[in-house]
Amino acid sequence: MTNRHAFSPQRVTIKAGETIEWKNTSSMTHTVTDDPSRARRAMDAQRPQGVQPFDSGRLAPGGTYTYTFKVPGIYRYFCEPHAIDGMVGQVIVTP
Ligand SMILES: [Cu+2]
Repeated sequence: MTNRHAFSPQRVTIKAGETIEWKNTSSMTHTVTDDPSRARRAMDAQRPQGVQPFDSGRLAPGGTYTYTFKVPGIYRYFCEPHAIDGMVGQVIVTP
């Protein structure tokens, strides 16, 4: 999470069971979520069927959030306040 309202890298491929840690290296608050109820654009939130959405809540500068991707598939996530500025990301989870 950067001051340019972006996730870096924007797209990663991992194996099922691996954990990703996001770190807020910016000077502002961000979130990491794929919860469709928080998305202004439906296309920003995606996860395999049956998987519960994740949501970091507000991450202050320096804050971290970890999530373990157990189910293979395509995940699209976003920062709730900045998705509209293009702060979106994608995780591809292979079996
Ligand atoms: Cu943000």
